[in-house]
Amino acid sequence: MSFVTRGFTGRRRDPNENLPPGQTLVHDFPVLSAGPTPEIDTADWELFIRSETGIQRWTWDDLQAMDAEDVTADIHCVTHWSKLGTRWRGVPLDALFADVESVHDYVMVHSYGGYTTNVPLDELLDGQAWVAYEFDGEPLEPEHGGPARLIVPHLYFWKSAKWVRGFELMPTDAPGFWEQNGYHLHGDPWLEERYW
Ligand SMILES: Nc1nc2c(c(=O)[nH]1)N[C@H]1C(S)=C(S)[C@@H](COP(=O)(O)O)O[C@H]1N2
Ligand SMILES: [Mo]
Repeated sequence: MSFVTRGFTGRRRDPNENLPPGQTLVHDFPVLSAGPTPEIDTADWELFIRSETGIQRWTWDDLQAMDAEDVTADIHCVTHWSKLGTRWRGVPLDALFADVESVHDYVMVHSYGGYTTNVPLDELLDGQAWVAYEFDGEPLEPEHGGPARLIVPHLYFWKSAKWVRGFELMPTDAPGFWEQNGYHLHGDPWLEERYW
């Protein structure tokens, strides 16, 4: 005969045990924006990659015509919330950077609305970053970065620029918006690279 008291079935799993240090699990999806949500018509939308050798541009239709991937990832905000198993669909940066010629190692990400953030190029490639346009099987909501945002889940979520507009190759690292305001240049949540 088995007897199990509801709520006591052995050792309780700590809901925070698989989270980076200092993070707390959330189940909602907080919105964190430094300014107003820009209104972007996909008819006018454009994505660019600029390097010392030139500029490449994609329209919304160009992006939709590229092979997309479904991505499930944990996300970690520097303000201490983490959300596990978020589901996205988008184009891997490997495909966008495939024909880009550059000797530079650093990237400034630019957003509609003026937000910027810096990421080393090698952390955007090899299946580590996507330009995402769906969340949970639905078109990405404007407040969460729609029509398209960058996602770089292995870094703190401020690196995942909403309303992404383009990527600029840089010879040396330089701080973006939050990085100029004290956030870490790199931002690895497992190393707690929050501020500098
Ligand atoms: N363009 C832009 N991207 C941004 C931000 C922003 O203010 N503007 N905030 C960043 C921060 S601090 C976080 S935590 C995430 C929040 O994304 P969410 O609002 O979809 O949760 O977006 C990041 N990308
Ligand atoms: Mo954040």
